[in-house]
Amino acid sequence: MGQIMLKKSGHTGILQITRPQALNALSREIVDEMAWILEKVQEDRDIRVLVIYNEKNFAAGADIKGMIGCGREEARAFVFAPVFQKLADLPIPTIAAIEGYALGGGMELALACDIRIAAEDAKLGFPEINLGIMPGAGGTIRAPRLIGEAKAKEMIFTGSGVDARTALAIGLVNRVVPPDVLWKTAEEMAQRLAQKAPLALAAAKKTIEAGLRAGSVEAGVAVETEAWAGLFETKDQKEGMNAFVEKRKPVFRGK
Ligand code: DAK
Repeated sequence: MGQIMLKKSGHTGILQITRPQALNALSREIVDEMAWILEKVQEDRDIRVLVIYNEKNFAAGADIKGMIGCGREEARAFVFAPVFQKLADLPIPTIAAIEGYALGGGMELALACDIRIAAEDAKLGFPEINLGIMPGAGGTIRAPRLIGEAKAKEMIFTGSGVDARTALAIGLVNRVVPPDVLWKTAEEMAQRLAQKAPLALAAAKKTIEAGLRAGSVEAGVAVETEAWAGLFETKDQKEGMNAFVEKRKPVFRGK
């Protein structure tokens, strides 16, 4: 039976890993299938937000048992990084709803999402150093961007995880909620985002990424100006502004 699945609820896609006996550790099969599912998500214009939610534990890392015997080339063949990049590049908002452990490759999976909501019992970290390796699926790049170089180095060098409150304080997660309302909080956020103009969301996401990579503020702002102006060619821009003038709620169609 598959250990990863995609469900749909309204305009929300829900990606779920179901390998509880291994704390949802990410096997090659799971990540290979994730690549395929992400392609489906990208093609499905009806999905406006993606939530990754794995019950009890987000993911306790890549599958250690499947990696032990790897040499350099076999390790490289664990195609985590391109799949997580595919997730990061989706033109829709993505939310990681984190319960329990989000470690190693699991932490990197959460980092490839746009928003992270953690349950109070979540434990997040990069224990790779304790296995004689280091993060290899975007962790050394995305963590410093998010929480700064010093905190990222501390987490990656020590391998010590942080609890949800600390994760919130250092900016690793957006919100912390009691475990029993984690799903509801993520679902509400997804529903809220699903009502926004999809093309404007996609443009904002792309522009933020471009800005983070731009060599200067000016270069980033130039990209922003183009993306911003381009939105005036969309029906949703007319709808949003007309709705404001007519004092009604806009209905965005992604056109
Ligand atoms: N892999 C495989 N199995 C795992 C696992 C993992 N990462 N984490 C847990 N499990 C399994 C355990 O082996 C155990 O299975 P059985 O022994 O019962 O068969 C079951 O899940 C329950 O775990 P525990 O008995 O250990 O549960 P505890 O509550 O006592 O401890 C724990 C929970 C999360 C503290 C502990 O399980 C733990 O330390 N797990 C390992 C965490 C870890 O080191 N994660 C990082 C893995 S390295 C790549 C890019 C990136 C990566 C790889 C490649 N390329 C681009 C090539 C990423 C690497 C990693 O993530």
